Amino acid sequence: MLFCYMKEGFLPYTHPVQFSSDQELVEKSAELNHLIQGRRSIREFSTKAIPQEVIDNLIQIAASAPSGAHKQPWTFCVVSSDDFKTKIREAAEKEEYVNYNGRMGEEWLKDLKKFGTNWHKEFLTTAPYLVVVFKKSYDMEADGGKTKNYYVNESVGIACGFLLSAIHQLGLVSLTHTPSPMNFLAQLLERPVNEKAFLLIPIGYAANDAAVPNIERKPLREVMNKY
Ligand code: IYR
Repeated sequence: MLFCYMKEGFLPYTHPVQFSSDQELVEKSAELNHLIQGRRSIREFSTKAIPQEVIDNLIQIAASAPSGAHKQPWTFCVVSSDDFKTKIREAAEKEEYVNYNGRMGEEWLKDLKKFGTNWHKEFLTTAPYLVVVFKKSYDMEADGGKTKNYYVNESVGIACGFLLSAIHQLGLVSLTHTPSPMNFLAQLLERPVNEKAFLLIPIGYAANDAAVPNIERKPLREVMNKY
């Protein structure tokens, strides 16, 4: 009889993806790299609708990310109502107006020049969905007590990465928008005190005439060091 020792509270793991050779693995990695290299941040969205079920699946993908002590310190607020989108746009543009007219400073504005950004945030009302990602620096128990979360920025950042990658692989586009300061989002969406806005991600299809800045990614030799 085969005796298999397993630590209590553990389950056996089998990876759902298995390739039959290194050659297949190399091919698949090249294909995936090619697909992901086509991702771009988009600021011009189509108003074309996306089924809610797609968004549900995307949020489940994001929420499958690893997190410190598996605390899952995030909340994803999905905004599709015109009323909320308009309110968010108005509040974001108010902050961004101040940013672009003094708060950001000369060097920052110069760095942003090639992206053609300004305080107008039309995508906040054209994109069919806005996902507002909140980080929870701590959790609140039903009795009002607080419990700790760990590596919250890392965890929520990884969850957002999962989300952006999945959005792209479904033929949809997104933008990692950080209207700053972002406190207005927790206020408008009436979030509890332990939640702070982390990122605002419009999701949709790219507009037919969408354009992206002519920029390139650093080559592998600049971003990878082998030891
Ligand atoms: N939050 C502003 C400014 C901005 C800042 C950075 I750094 C960017 O990469 C892009 C924009 C805005 O959204 O316009």
